[in-house]
Amino acid sequence: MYSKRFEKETFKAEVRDNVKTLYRKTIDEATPQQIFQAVSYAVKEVIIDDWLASQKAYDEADAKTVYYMSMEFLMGRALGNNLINMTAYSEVKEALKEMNIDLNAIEDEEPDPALGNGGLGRLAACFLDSLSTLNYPAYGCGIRYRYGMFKQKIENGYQVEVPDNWLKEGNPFELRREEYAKEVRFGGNIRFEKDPETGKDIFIQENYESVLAIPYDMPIVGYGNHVVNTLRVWDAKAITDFQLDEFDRGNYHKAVEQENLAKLIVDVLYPNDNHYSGKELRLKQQYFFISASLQAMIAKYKKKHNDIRKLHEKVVIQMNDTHPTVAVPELMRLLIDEEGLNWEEAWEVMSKTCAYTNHTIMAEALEKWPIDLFSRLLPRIYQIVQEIDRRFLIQVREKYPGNEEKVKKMAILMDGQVRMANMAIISGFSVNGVAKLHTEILKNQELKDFYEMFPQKFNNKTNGITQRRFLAHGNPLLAGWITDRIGDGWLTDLSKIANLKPLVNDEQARREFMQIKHKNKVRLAEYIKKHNGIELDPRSIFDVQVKRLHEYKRQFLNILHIMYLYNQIKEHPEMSFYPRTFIFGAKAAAGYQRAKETIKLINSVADVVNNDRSINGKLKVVFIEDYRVSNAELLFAAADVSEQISTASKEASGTGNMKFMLNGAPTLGTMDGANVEIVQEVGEENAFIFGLSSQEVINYENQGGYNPLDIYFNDWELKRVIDQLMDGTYANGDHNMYKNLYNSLLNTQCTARPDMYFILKDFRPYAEAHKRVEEAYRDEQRWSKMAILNTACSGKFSSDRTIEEYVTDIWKLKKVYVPSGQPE
Ligand code: CGF
Repeated sequence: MYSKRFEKETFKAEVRDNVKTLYRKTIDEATPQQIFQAVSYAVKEVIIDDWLASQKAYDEADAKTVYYMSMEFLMGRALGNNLINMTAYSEVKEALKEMNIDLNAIEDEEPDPALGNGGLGRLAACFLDSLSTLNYPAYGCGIRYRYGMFKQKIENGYQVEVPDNWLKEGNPFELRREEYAKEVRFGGNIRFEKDPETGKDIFIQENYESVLAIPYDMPIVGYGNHVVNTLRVWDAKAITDFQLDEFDRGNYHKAVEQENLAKLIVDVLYPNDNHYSGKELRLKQQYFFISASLQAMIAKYKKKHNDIRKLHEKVVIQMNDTHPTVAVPELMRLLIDEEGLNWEEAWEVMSKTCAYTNHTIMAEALEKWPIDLFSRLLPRIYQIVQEIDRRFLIQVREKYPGNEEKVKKMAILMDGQVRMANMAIISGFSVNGVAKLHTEILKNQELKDFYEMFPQKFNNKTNGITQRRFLAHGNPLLAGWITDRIGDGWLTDLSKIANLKPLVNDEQARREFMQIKHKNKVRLAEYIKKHNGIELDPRSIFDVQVKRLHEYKRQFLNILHIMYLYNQIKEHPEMSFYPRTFIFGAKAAAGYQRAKETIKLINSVADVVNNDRSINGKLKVVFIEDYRVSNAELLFAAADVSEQISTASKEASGTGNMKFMLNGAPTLGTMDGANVEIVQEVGEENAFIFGLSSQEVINYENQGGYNPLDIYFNDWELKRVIDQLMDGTYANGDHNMYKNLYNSLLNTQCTARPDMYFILKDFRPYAEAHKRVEEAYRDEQRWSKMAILNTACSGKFSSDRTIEEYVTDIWKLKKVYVPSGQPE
């Protein structure tokens, strides 16, 4: 037993007590939300003891700690996950059942903390889960956005964004820690002086605005090991209380400004994935949480150590994409201006502390800040960046004399911009990509010059996912079955899941596996009936594409193919066709027009197809509203086919692909990102691969693209589909509704390059791959073997494996074992 507190009677009493003290109610009077709060507080009680014990063990071990800096942590709901990791899920479920409370319903009361956009934020959450489970001391550092990722409503087929007020009812798992507040300063000017005593340069920031950063700590519970790490997210508060004497002194304006800044800075997550918005507020957010986190990190270090020159022996900072890379100059500032180191000493410490992960090659995602904005907002930081750049360019010119092209490409400050990726690569000790192919593209293409100069810094860390959330919690039927068959070792060592492999030849096992899949499809069908009012046949093939909406991910290709299938079925009603259900889930950034048009198109096609009785339900299309971590768990468990169809070379890794695989869904995809490694693990015969290779795409791009009209005029079935975008078939006769989408494919006038994402080029190979899916699915024996093999070969894709690689190659942490914090 994890803790005596989870013994049924003790736990029930605790929940009753909590309802009483929190709400002055009895259990029967309490609302489901109140019961959720009461249960969560009871669970938190146990967590707190282990949290204290973990901190004590870390202190005693004086262990090196990783600070994972990220603008996004897409945590998903905490209650169920905490119970899984405390190995108390079934005990608590039973205890609550005895009180006539359904744990699943209570879990549904928890808002999804959606402090992230997609893969990058979810990766950060999986990493925290693995760090705790593997006994490594870690902090996640981020922002406590008051509004997370918007909630998506679909109205008349269009996406409508609704603010996500996730803190409305309060978050039972967080702790506000006012005593660790830090001041963060913006703007003003820098005055330079010489210290009369030491002769050292001193830089004084004047006329600045500042805010107080207040940390909120959330527990990150390891699986079955009593380790609790901390996700520290920062809230902002005005420093000057809005007082009259400020007004009297003529500072009224400033007081209001500081008040506003504090309100604004943590107000909302920018809803862009793979695309940066060059907004001043975004840079403020970045500096805000980085400065606060680094100040806290140094203060903690100094409690036990007095030589700041050895900081890197006890901490390491991982910068999750370019968003937190202002950590480089901020750490330099703190070391020089606050701790009194000289430049060389500070550089030595900083460059041994900071490491950078690149998540994308999409040019529009690499952050560049206009110098005037950057220097105005962060004047001292800008001076430091100038100095880093100046010193670096001396090195470049030494290595490549007379080669000003190199200087232009590699400089941090160029063309009026601060290039954050360049700064991170130059300054840190490690640069990693997130899948083998991605890292190779970085080394040979995107970051070639840097790779030539610093080959030792580059390494690959293929992404991973936590099997605790995406199998143990999301798919309890399959999880239970796997444990019955091979024991529960897979929960903390996913390589053990390979022990399922022999079962592909066991007919009984295959039948059971497919029965579980069927039950999960029924569960999803119920969800869809409830939310979309659409009736699904769980015997049809559930073909699922869920991820952010982005052109390179090619949801457009998927829906065009559905339009094509629909034409086929209408034209050849006698044709043999295995019933298919196509399921989409995707949020589009609010200002991303083509992405929003694609959502509308999917919904319009769904409307037409689902309501056409003449096709006898052979084809169904569903758009899941508000795709998020909680409904994702249902979708992965129920999918037959995993659509991973990005234009090759564009998806750095993908992590949804791994979640589908883990749950037994073969990949229908391109050789992109981690798909390549998935295919390596499971074998090409157990996936459906199609389309241009990354090298072919890159070659086309280097020659300025290709001419899609050649395909359009030579493939009348495809032409008909594309023309249907303009003839009103899916737009109630409106000929303009999908004009942007149409133009993106064909019109040289309207787009930089027509069909930038090679949709026409890959269309036929995609349709062929779908044929192969259908054929394979008809053969039950073959399909069940493929499905089991996908699960059985997914061992590599645990975030536990990824974290061990980060630890060995980059972070160099040691495990710390934590005794139970529970009083006996
Ligand atoms: O990071 C992504 C995701 N969209 O958030 N990128 N960013 N930025 C990549 O596009 C994915 O391919 C990747 O899996 C993810 C996490 O590394």
